[in-house]
This record gives sequence, C-alpha cells and structure tokens, in this order.
Amino acid sequence: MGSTARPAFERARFLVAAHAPAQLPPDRGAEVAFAGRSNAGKSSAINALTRAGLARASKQPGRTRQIVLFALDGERRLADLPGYGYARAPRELRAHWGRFLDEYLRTRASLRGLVLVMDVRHPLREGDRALLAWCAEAGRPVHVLLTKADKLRRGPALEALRRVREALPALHPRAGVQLFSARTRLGVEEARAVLEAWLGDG
Ligand SMILES: Nc1nc2c(ncn2[C@@H]2O[C@H](COP(=O)(O)OP(=O)(O)O)[C@@H](O)[C@H]2O)c(=O)[nH]1
Ligand SMILES: [Mg+2]
Repeated sequence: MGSTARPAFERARFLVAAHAPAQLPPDRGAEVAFAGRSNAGKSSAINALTRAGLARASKQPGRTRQIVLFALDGERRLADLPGYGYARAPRELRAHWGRFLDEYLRTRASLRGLVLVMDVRHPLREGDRALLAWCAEAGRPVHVLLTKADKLRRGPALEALRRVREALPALHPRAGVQLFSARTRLGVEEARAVLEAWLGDG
C-alpha cells in the first residue's frame, strides 16, 4: 500500500474473536483498541467508524473475555475489548479483565493507542480513571470518545466536553477527547483522523 493510503475503514472485516494470546493475529503492523465500560458504546462506535453491523452491538455476553479483532487492510486492525463495568481499582480492573487482556495491553507491540469510549452523560467513572492511569503509566496513547452525544442538547454536551477536557491532564498527560455519536455520526471524521494518524502506514 502507498505511504498515503488511508485505512480502508468502510471495508473493514471481522478477523477473529480471540480468547487466548495464541489466537491473536501476528503482532505486526498497527492496531487500535476500543475500551470502556460495558454498554458505553464501544461496538457501536466501531460500527460508525467502519460499517454498520461489523461489531455486533449489545449482543455479547457481559462477562466475555474475548478480544474481537477487525482488519482494515493488510496490517492495520481495530480491537473491540471486553467492557469493565465493575472495576473500582487497577487491581480489580486487571482481575475483571483477566490475565489475557492484561497481557495484551502490556505486551502488544502493534498496539498504537486506545480509544476510551465513555457515555457523555456518565464520564470518568472509576474504571475509566483506572484505565487512564494505567495507560499513562504504560505510555499508551489514549483518545476519549464522549459518545451518545445525541442524548444531550448541544449546550450540556459541550459542557461535558469542557469538564472532561479539564480533568484529563491529571489522569493522562496527553489524552485527546471529543464528542461522538454513533446515531448521528457526530465526530466520525474527527475520530477517524486520530485512528489514521495512529495507524499510519501499518
Ligand atoms: N443514542 C445512542 N445510543 C447509542 C450510541 N452508541 C451506542 N448506543 C446504544 O447503547 C447500547 C450499548 O451499545 P454497545 O455499542 O453495544 O456498547 P458496548 O457494550 O460498549 O459495546 C446499545 O443499545 C446501543 O444502541 C449513540 O451514539 N447514541
Ligand atoms: Mg460491545
């Protein structure tokens, strides 16, 4: 692929649902993982950024430990991580996600960054803060999607954005944040630009 080739978001395809490290695709190229609480809107965000129906929304059992991978093209991938609804501290976060996910986040060389998906009406819950702190410590870049922005009027949505933007630097030195809606597609191009920059040429 050429050095300016944009990731083929609309042509993304399901690659594998991995339950163990051996099932992950080879650790080459570039990968971006979507994290967040259960029901935050991770799968819907992946669908909005790629194509409808790719990541099944709200159909995965809440306790699944699988990492679902999608290929954008040859060596560029998106990963849908299991939600962490009940974690209250980093140790519990790790326990809830399991050793597989912990190992993935620690050792995956092709992982270029994490998209942290948070409901704009309930941002920065304990699990989100734990993940941000963990990513800051591990040097993993983070971009926050404040999703379901269609559920708020514009004023309150912008106010939520302002509050999160203000709180973020204390949690992660250089995490970005934006409004998003899988329903109205607000912020799709802004988010794709971040993914594109992270994924580069693979
Ligand atoms: N109104 C609205 N609902 C959304 C949006 N994104 C997700 N949802 C809904 O929120 C629920 C959870 O979404 P899902 O993507 O399955 O969350 P996940 O568990 O984080 O993967 C589903 O009922 C979605 O239809 C959004 O941008 N706007
Ligand atoms: Mg999901």
